[in-house]
Amino acid sequence: MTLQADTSARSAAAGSNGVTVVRIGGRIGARVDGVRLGPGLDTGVVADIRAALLEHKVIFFRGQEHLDDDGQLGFARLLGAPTAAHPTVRGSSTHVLPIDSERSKANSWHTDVTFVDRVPAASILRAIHLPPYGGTTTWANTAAAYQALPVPLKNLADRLWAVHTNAFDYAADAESVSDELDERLVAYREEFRSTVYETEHPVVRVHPETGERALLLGHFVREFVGLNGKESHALFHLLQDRVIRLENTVRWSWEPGDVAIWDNRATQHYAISDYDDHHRLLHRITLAGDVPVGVDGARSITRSGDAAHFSAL
Ligand SMILES: O=C(O)CCC(=O)C(=O)O
Ligand SMILES: [Fe+2]
Repeated sequence: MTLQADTSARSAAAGSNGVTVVRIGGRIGARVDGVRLGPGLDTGVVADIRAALLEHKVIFFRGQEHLDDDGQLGFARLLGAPTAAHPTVRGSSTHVLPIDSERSKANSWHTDVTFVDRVPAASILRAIHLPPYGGTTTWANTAAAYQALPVPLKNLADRLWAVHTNAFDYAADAESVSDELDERLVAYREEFRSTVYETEHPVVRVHPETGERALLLGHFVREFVGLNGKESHALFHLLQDRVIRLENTVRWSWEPGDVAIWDNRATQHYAISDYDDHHRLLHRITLAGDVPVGVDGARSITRSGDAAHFSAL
């Protein structure tokens, strides 16, 4: 037996812009090589990055140590309109949201900011300070999850709507009760829900750029419209389990200088909290998105909270 990698599947030719897209998972994820991210990228490279993002849902760049917040923001503006840092959480500047293990850990499956009507289109996350071990992040492809559903479940999901809120129950997902006792985490959680948002979204949204159908779920879901708590719980896990099947995911091991960009309209993610009390810090810039549209053309409905200050429509 010869141990030989199938190099044809692993390598990808550099395009005319010098950009190489290397697929790293069967259903989601690619590494993009040959790019120095920044505000001055030429339009052909930006188009390649945009295409890779739409196809692979999450893309990774190594070796971007030269970037600072301004460079990250300048690059972000090439891809879209940066939102405010967050609807409720203050940022380190207007557009930069520190993802700081001393304030919170996103070790629960979610799509970002789904409690507002204008769900962000994408996020750009840059490693600043990494723990000596652990601290990987995993993304799941919500379009592939929909595509893989058997027809009866597709039919059910197509007509289903869910209520998303930021006043969700952290404790329900905590590994231990002591998670609840850390003062900084408690303060962050209070800030996070200082204004309560509630939005009804279709469980299946049609991607505004690719036309793909994708499941819109994650930990901000409180219930399904018209179902009781018990039914909502059972149905949520039935569908959510499809999203987070390991075959449907890609896991990234961060190195200094790494940047990840994900299509927030077609993914969920989970930051793995396996680095004890070590410090972990990344900076996120979020790109504005539009109001989700269901398969019948109906748009998401705000029940509570005005997100106009977060991003324009
Ligand atoms: O810490 C991470 O890797 C991701 C955190 C997160 O959920 C986010 O940046 O939206
Ligand atoms: Fe997130």
